[in-house]
Amino acid sequence: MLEMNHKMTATAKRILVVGLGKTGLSVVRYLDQQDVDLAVTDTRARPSGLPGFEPYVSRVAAFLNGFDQQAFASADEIIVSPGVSLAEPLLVQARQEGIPIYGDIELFIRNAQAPIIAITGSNGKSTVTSMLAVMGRQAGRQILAGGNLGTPALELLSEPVPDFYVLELSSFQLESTPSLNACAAVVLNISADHMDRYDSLGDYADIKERIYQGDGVQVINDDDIRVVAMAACAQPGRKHLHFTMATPADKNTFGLLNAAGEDWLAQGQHALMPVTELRVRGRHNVANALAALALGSAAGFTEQAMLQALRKFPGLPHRSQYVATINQVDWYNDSKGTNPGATKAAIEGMPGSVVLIAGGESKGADFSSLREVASKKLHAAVLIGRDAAVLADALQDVTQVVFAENMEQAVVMAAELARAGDDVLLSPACASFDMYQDYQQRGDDFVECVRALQQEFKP
Ligand code: UMA
Ligand code: ADP
Repeated sequence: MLEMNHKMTATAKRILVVGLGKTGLSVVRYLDQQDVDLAVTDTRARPSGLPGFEPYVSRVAAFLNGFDQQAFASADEIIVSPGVSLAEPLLVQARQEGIPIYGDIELFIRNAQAPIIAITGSNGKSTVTSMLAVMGRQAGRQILAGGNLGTPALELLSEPVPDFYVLELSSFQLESTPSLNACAAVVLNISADHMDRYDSLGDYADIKERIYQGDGVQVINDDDIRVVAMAACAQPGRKHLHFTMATPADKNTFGLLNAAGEDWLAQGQHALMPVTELRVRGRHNVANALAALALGSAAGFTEQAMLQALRKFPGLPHRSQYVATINQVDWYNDSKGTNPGATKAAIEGMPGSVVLIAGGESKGADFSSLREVASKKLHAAVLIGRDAAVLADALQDVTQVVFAENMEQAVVMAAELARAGDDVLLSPACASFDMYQDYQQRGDDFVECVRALQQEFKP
């Protein structure tokens, strides 16, 4: 254990921050000015928050390169980062001893002065969070968005109080947020993810359901049986709004209407705009737009502003993002496709037949759900990363499978396999941590390799 510094006074409340990534650093920054004795611990020798921790070194004890047992034993409260499992033995012991354990989102909620709109789900969280933020701003409201999206929630408290906070919340964050009472909340969908942290899909869904705590508007995906079941458990009188890719039953439901052979986004029988006017592509993004409309309507944003926002929202980087066309083959970066459900949606959203680049850290995923879409749409799969063989087991009898050592090789192999009119899609269905710092770095590497290939083919 490396103790960088240790200064604790006898009287102040002793708070131990577990994890010194983005979250841990945001907690340290937030609590530094308050009358508490702070310490931080991380299993990593050089956690990602370490460079930003520099200004606090003289005031906050830091135990790195392993959790410090003594720091846990002497804490009055523990604030845990989402990347650390609550099943960590020192946390289990602390809980048994009655020490309160909670996360950064709980601390945020206790101090936030504006209503919170909360978004979770296995896939589409960041897209819906960002769409909704654009809608709210278009409607003239002050919006601050963050959470799992990337900006830790506590950092939003250093900005002037907005009209709404829009928070993307992961299952990890929901595990440690007992007081959430969002004015509107959604579970976008449930498909398997993080199966290395949960015993079953049911346990994972139970954690996601916590986003509906309290008495705010529940936004329900009528096409997802697990989400529908969550609504059935709500107290009588709770306000619901719904979204579906089918025809909406009534004005509390956002869905699709067919008019003159064209699909329109609709609220009940009221047609809103043709789906083709959305800038984002793929059916999953239509569902995301409908979810954002339902949330925005719960928040009172005007219809006109929301539709204007949808017409201009370009999508986020690393989500089915067009990169280049080389020799009549379109290349797309979906590095944020980090589980089988996301990759399935990304493949379905591609216009042409697909050469897929996938693989990485599987997080215990079962890839059999990719077989059907692979047999219909994949021309070949180029597999990379630690769990490439696990993916190959699921795919090799439905499509051609080859292995690559790294991204550069994968891009060259995909270019060789692709025929004119095909799309090459990086959508790994896996986390990136075996090869990269995060999904952004993986996507950036892919884009760089594609650009290099493009240079080779320049006339
Ligand atoms: N870790 C250790 N030892 C520790 C603490 C962490 O090895 O003592 C590891 C974790 O297992 C994890 C990594 O370090 O692999 C980062 O964990 P962290 O808790 O320090 O993460 P932060 O840097 O604080 O980032 C977190 C979210 N990351 C996770 O939940 C893993 C970020 O979401 C989020 O943007 C950020 O807080 C701000 O809220 C990223 C993510 O991958 C995008 N989220 C998962 C997902 O979307 O699937 C849940
Ligand atoms: P999250 O924040 O939940 O990871 P994102 O909006 O960042 O979701 O999208 C990540 C990936 O998930 C996308 O690149 C796409 O492959 C897939 N995806 C996005 N929205 C959906 C959806 N509604 N249903 C299924 N897959 C989706």
